[in-house]
Parts: sequence; structure tokens; C-alpha cells
Amino acid sequence: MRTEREAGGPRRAMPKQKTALITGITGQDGSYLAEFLLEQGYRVVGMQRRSSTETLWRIAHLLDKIELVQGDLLDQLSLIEIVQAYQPDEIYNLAAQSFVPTSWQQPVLTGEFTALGVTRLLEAVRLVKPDAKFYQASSSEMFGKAVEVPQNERTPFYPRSPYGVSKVYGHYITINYRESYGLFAVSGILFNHESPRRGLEFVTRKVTHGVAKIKLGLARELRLGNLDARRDWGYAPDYVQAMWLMLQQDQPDDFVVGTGKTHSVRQLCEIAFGCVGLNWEDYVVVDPALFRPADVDLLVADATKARTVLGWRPTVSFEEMIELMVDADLRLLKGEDVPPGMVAPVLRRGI
Ligand code: NAP
Ligand code: G4F
Repeated sequence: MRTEREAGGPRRAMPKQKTALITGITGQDGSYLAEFLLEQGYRVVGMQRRSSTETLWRIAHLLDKIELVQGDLLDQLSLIEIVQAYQPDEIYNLAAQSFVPTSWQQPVLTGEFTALGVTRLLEAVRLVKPDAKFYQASSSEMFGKAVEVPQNERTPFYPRSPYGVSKVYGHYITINYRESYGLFAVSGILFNHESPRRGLEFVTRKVTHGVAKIKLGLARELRLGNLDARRDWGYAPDYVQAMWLMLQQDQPDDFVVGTGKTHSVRQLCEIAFGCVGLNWEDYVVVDPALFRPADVDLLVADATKARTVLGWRPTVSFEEMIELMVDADLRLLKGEDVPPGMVAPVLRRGI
């Protein structure tokens, strides 16, 4: 009989491939998170809601590497069936109605997606796969009219929009399921994060795309709202790594994620127009119609806990990010090669 050593030593079991379910995979963060998890060796399943028009452009380059399944945060049964079918080890709930102004036009629908949708998904986890790790995409919008500067995990919430209110609900229901049922459920309180894949209605991308159009002679002005609003803007690919790190901890906990630096919309304009040698004041028109019924004036993160516990740090500065976004938009409009996950967008009216 051969000994274990002669036979080549004890056989080591291959580590089981983990399965991650991402809701909101067609969005900015979903696309970067899918890329990151694939690099880590995950089987990636993306939940996509049915649409009569194309929504896959951000993940077109990943379609042969991921699995897509139809489901909707409005539909409890679809969520239960997806969790049952794929038995995910990790679930990232990124799906939401995420544009703040729309939340005043559609407050009830925003609450259905962004607030109650979280409970529906948590119910599916509780009933079908209670050992799955669950990530909820909470937001710095929950700090709203911030009662302290900078904001950390202990800063009280003061949401200023139906979106912010819905996110506060999603945040607390996640904590409640952790405390009530012992789920490994965490919230990442992420400050604004941007990229060339950002929707055109959000202010960074609206500005970088507008700058590129003006530079190429395709537009003469850029209409904006509140130039004094200040945000802590980081680079989206950095932020999806923080989401993953939160689910790799021994204990579930909530984390603030941001750069700790804040800029105004005015400074954003100055930097973005400066990238192409133009003076922003010659092109930006302040349009009162773009002011919000109640705005968030100043957000800036104190991400000490993420830094010390997760070892997370941003790698791209605000100036570098705006430059790479302007560059990507110029290439897009000139019909040149663009970064993966970016396609020719159509600017919707009224934004
Ligand atoms: P995004 O680009 O707007 O993507 C939102 C995603 O949610 C899309 O894939 C969208 O699908 C999906 N979705 C919307 N309603 C749905 C429903 N009823 N059922 C299933 N899917 C639905 O947002 P993002 O910037 O990637 O942000 C990801 C998450 O982080 C969101 O929850 C957002 O609120 C939150 N967050 C974002 C930031 C930020 O600065 N980006 C900061 C803090 C928190 P369609 O393609 O079909 O529309
Ligand atoms: O780019 P925004 O639309 O982002 P906002 O409202 O901060 O929300 C984003 O970040 C949140 C995290 O804090 C996410 F939870 C949320 O899902 C979303 O991703 O607006 C930023 C600021 C606002 O104060 C707005 O009043 O820019 C100001 N702004 C000025 N002119 C404008 C414009 N915003 C937009 N969208 N368009 C303008 O023309």
C-alpha cells in the first residue's frame, strides 16, 4: 500500500468558488463591482429588471463572464426565486432609484424601490439563505442638512429629499435584520463617487460631458443649478472595493466611505473647463429651474473607521478623476476608442 507521501501528499480540497448576486448590475457601481468580483474569482450573477430598451451598455464587455437573471425589487417572489436558484454567498443590493431630483417627482415609487425594496430582498435572504452576507448601498444623502462636519458613522441623519428619506429606511431595516435575525447585513454609507460610466444627469458627468461638447463646438453653454453645493467626490472603482471589504470582515458593521475632501460645483466647473483650456465663467449659465426644493449644502466624510478597520483608501484624486472623465467624454464625442463600459449617450431633456 502506498503512503500518503508517496501518492503525492494529502489532497487539498479546492476552495469553493463563491457566488455573488448583484442587484443594480446595469448601473455605474454594479458594473465596476462585477468587474472587481470577477477578478477575485467569483461567480457573478446580476439581477436585471425587464426593459423594452437596452440597459446593458455598462456591462456589455462582461456579458460572456457573468450570468444575468430577471428580477425586480418591486416583486417579492422574483427575489425569493433568485436567491433560491443561485444560493449566493454574498448579496450586494445596489439597485435603487438613485437620482435625487426624480425622488420629488416620484416620491412613492422612489420609496417602493429604494426603501421597501431593501426589505423585500432582506426577506428573501432571511427565508431562503440566512447565512448569505448582505451589503446595502446606503448614502451620504442620509446626512442631508448635516448636523456636523465631517460626517462619520455616529453623525445623526437629517435627509433632505424623498431619496434621502428612503435610504434612511433602507439603512435602518438592514441594521434591524442584523439585530433581529442575526443576518450578516451591513450598510456602506458611501459619499458621492463618479466615473466615465456615471449617468449624464449627475452633476460631475453633466459638467465633463458639457465641457467636451463645448470644446468640440457641439454646444455653446452649460446650464446648471446650485453652484455653491459642496460634495465629497471620489472615484467609483475605489468604492466598490470598500463594499467587498465590508463583507470580508468577521463581524457585520457599517462604514462611512469617502475621501475627506470637499469641492463645490463651482470648483468642479473651474477644474473641468480648465482641462481643455477654457474659462468656465464664459459658458456656465445658472438656471433657477435646476435648483432643488431642498438641497444638501455640504458633505465631507470622516472615513477613519474604513481606513483603520478595512484598510481602505481612495487612490484617485478629484482633479485626476475629472481630467479622466473629460478625456473620456472628448473621446466618446469624437467617436474614438473609449474606456470599457461607456457608450454614446443621449442627453435626456430637462436635466
Ligand atoms: P445607478 O447608476 O443609478 O444604478 C441603479 C441601478 O438600479 C440600475 O442598475 C437600475 O437598473 C437598478 N434599478 C432601479 N430600480 C430597480 C428595480 N425596481 N429593480 C431592480 N433594479 C432596479 O446608481 P449607482 O450610482 O450605480 O449607485 C448604486 C447604488 O448606490 C444605488 O443604490 C445608489 O442609490 C447608491 N449610492 C450611490 C452613490 C453614488 O455616488 N453613485 C453614493 C451613495 C449611494 P436600470 O438599468 O434598469 O435602470
Ligand atoms: O450629482 P448630483 O445629482 O448628486 P447628489 O444629489 O449628491 O446624489 C448623488 O450622490 C448621493 C451620495 O451623496 C447618492 F446617494 C445619489 O444616489 C447620487 O448618486 O448633485 C450634486 C450637487 C447637488 O447639490 C445639486 O444641487 O450638485 C448640484 N447641482 C448643481 N447643478 C446639480 C446641478 N446637480 C445636477 N444633477 N444637475 C445640475 O445641473
